[in-house]
Amino acid sequence: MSINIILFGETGVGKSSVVNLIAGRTVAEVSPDVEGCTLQSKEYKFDVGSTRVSIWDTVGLEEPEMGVNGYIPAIEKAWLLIKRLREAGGVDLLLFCIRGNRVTMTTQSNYRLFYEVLCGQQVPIALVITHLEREVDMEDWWTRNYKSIEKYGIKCAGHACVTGIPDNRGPEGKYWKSQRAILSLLQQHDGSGRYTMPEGDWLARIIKGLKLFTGDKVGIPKGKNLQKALVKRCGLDAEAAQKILETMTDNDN
Ligand SMILES: Nc1nc2c(ncn2[C@@H]2O[C@H](COP(=O)(O)OP(=O)(O)OP(=O)(O)O)[C@@H](O)[C@H]2O)c(=O)[nH]1
Ligand SMILES: [Mg+2]
Repeated sequence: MSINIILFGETGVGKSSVVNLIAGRTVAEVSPDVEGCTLQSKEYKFDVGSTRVSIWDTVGLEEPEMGVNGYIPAIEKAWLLIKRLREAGGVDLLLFCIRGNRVTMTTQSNYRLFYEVLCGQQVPIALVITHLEREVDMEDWWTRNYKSIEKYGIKCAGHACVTGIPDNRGPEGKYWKSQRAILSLLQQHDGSGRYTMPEGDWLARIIKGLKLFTGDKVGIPKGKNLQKALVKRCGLDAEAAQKILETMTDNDN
């Protein structure tokens, strides 16, 4: 069996620590401060029991809106990600990593970017809430906060309340409980509904969808300029780039 996961969230929320929780050992480097660009991803592959796990650890939006300068780099990163996802056969599960403080507009934007734009609402999404080692019972966070999550229109198929900080307390400790909580999310998915689509169509949808976060600002490349950027930055040939633009316009009708 195998499971393909996109793990996403803002920089520093604890994504790498969550990868290590799932793996049960250090496979991802935990970083105090690394700059990331929206949709930049790093792939991890390892086995958990008899399941082959592939995780794309992916940077989300840092703010509810995206600046003009972030638009083309995000398209470039999206292109790399979807090519890899297609090689792997598609996506089974989205894991949305947030820090256990307030749910914000950025949380909502990231939900929309990954659940709606990247995966067309076709992939189940589960929330992983980190930084909960101070809770007496980590699940209490959920009881207190699930209403504000619903208020932002975030629907999820499951959740895990965790800490990414090892405590060496074995099964009694919160780290072990965190591990169990996440692995049980993974076990609910059997790899039968893997989501994928032709890469050109997929990219076209993402390019359009990213506009939700830039608004119609001056400076967002369109038409010929966008085509040029796709050739230069994503390495597409001119025809493929043109086709993507056409797909985007077709969908407008
Ligand atoms: N207190 C606490 N610290 C955590 C937790 N998870 C991660 N950290 C710390 O937060 C920092 C960032 O953790 P990472 O796992 O590297 O976060 P990330 O989302 O992968 O960060 P980037 O890769 O930079 O986007 C590190 O110093 C971690 O040790 C947690 O649950 N509780
Ligand atoms: Mg990381």
